Amino acid sequence: MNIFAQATYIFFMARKHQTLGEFIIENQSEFKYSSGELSRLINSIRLAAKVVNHEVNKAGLVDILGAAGDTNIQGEDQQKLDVMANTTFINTLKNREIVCGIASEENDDYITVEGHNDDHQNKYVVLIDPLDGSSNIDVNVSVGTIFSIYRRITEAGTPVTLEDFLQPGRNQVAAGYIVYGTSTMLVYTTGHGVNGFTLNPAIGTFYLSHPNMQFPEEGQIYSVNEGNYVHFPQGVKDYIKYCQEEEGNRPYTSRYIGSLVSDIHRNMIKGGIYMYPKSSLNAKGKLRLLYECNPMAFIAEQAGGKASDGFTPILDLKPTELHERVPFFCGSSLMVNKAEEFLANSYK
Ligand code: P6P
Repeated sequence: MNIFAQATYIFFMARKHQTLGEFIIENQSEFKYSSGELSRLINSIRLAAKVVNHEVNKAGLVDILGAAGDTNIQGEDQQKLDVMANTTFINTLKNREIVCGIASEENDDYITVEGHNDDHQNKYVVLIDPLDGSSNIDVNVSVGTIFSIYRRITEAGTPVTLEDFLQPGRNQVAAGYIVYGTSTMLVYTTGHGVNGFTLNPAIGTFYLSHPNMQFPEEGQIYSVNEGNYVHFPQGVKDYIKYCQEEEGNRPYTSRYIGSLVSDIHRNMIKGGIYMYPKSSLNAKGKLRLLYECNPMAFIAEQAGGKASDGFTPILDLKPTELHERVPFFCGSSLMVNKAEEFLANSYK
C-alpha cells in the first residue's frame, strides 16, 4: 500500500468511520434468515461493485484502451462495459454458495446456479440491472447497478424455477444500488431502513457515509423526460403543468439526467419525484419491474418515500414475466400522492 493509501487508511480508521463489512456484521441479527448468508451476499455485491467501478472509471480512456470488440494493449478482447458488468456480477454471485438463480437485464432467460455439490441447496435468487444508463458512459454521466434479492419459494434441492423470480416486490429480503458518480456509493436495505456507503478508492473500502437515508416528505424537483410530453396521458401532462405553475413552493426545478439510479439518489437526498410514465410510445412505460422498479421501490418505501405505477404500489404488483415493463412514479410521498391524484382525476 503506497504512503498515500496508508495515510488515508489511518485517517479513516482514526475517525472510526464504520466500514460496510463492520456494518453488515453489526446488523446481521436484523436479517431474519441465516446471518452469514446475508453477509456473503452483500460482500459479493461489494466486491463486484469495486471491479465494475474500476472499469467504468477507465471508460474515458476507451480510445486509448480500445472500444468494445477491439483488443487492448494486453491483447485482451475489450468488452462493452455493460457486458463486463453483467459478467462480473454473475460470476461473483455464482461462486459463493448462496444463490440458486440469477436474472439479469442482459440475459433473456434466468441462470440456474446448481451450487458446489450440484444439489440446488442455495436459498436466494438475485435480479440485477448490471449497468443501468450505460449509454451515459460515452458522455461521462454517472451510471448505476441495481440489485434485488429474494428467498426462493420453490423446494430447496430442486432447480430454481421462474416462479422464484416472479415474486411481488413486497417479498424482497434485500435490495440496493451502486451509483458510479463523482464518488461511488453502495446504498441498500434489508428492510430495516436505508444506508449509504461511499467507496474510498485509495484503499478499496466502503465507509458508512449516509446512515438512515430518508426521502423528504415534500420536495421541489421533478424528474421526467419532457421530450415525451406530447405522448403522455392527460393526467401526467396536468401534473407536469402543476409542477411548473407559480404558486406556493412552485414552480419546481426540473432535473433529469437519464440515469435512474442517479436521478432517484439525488431526489432521495434533496426531495423530489422521478417519473417514467406510460405513453403512446411505450404502452407500459420503459422501466423493468423486476430489476429496476421493485428494488428502487423497496429502497424508496424503506426511506419513507413512495413508489407506484400511478395507481398501485409497485411492491404489490404481481409480476408475470422476467422483463416486463411498468409505469414508474417514485419519490417524496406527498409528491407521488399529488401525481396519483392528477392521474385519478383524468380517468373520471
Ligand atoms: P429516456 C436508462 O436507459 C434508463 O433505463 C434509466 O436509467 C433512465 O432513467 C431512463 O432509461 C432514461 O430513458 O427514454 O428518458 O432516455
